[in-house]
Amino acid sequence: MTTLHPHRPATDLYPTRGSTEAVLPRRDPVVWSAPGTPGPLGQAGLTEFEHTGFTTVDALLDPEEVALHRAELDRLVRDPAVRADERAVVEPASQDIRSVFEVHRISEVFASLVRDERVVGTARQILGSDVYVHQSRINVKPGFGASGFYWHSDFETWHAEDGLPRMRAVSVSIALTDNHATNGSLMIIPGSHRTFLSCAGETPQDNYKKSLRMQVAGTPSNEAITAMSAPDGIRLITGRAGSATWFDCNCMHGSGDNITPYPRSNVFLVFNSVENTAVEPFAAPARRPTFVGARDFTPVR
Ligand code: 6CS
Ligand code: FE
Repeated sequence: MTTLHPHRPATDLYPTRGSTEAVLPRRDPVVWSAPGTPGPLGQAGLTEFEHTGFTTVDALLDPEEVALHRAELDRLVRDPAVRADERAVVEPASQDIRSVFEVHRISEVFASLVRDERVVGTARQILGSDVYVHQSRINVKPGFGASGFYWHSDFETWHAEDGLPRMRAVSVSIALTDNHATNGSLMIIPGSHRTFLSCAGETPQDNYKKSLRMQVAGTPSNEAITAMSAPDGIRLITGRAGSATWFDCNCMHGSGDNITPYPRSNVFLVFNSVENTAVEPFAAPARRPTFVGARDFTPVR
């Protein structure tokens, strides 16, 4: 008699972190709202998002708004209380701040960005429901050596370690500095969102303490990346400060190191549908802290 976990659905649609890697079908829509549902993204943007897994907006923020959010990022990064907080992740080599999590709760500037109709309206349009913030972070990625993020699907982590049952979450990366081809910009494999790569290898205890610096559990094999990128290659997402990239939670993505003098700073917001709230982790010994995987499901208003 198997005892079902009280807070976990009986079926795990996306089993992962077992003994072997496997390609599984996606069992969820990409765009959850009905065709033609109005919202900040035009039909072309929604179609591109559906097909490739991502779409970019050239100037989500105007130069004044970029300056405001960039100043707020600089203020947070300079604040010793933030550096001392568990929400701050530092670069292994330089001890510079790499990321600060839960910025939508510790900064009114980023809290109001979350509520901005251009942002939350797009999330609702894609997810077809009210939404809450599953995770937010600023990535500083300073120059001269900031390290990148190896290939991964965010959903694979959010399913395994945070207990998100279905692929009904969307991320937006808003550039606060120019994202060049040279300074460690986001790379996404077009179409990779349409299959789920079940990864091999169990989740270690307190994995987030390492994975937010260098992810190991939940990363794909070289063969899987080679196969996934064979049909349509790899897209490097560049854009001026103020541009934004909306990408499906299951896109295979990563970014390289930044050894240039130009920081690649962005704010990264993750919206999850209120119909897809986190349950218990599907493949981890314990929940992650709420600053990484939210447990407050209050819809963004
Ligand atoms: O573990 C996470 O939730 C974070 N890690 C990465 C590399 N991307 C998604 C997310 O911010
Ligand atoms: Fe990621």
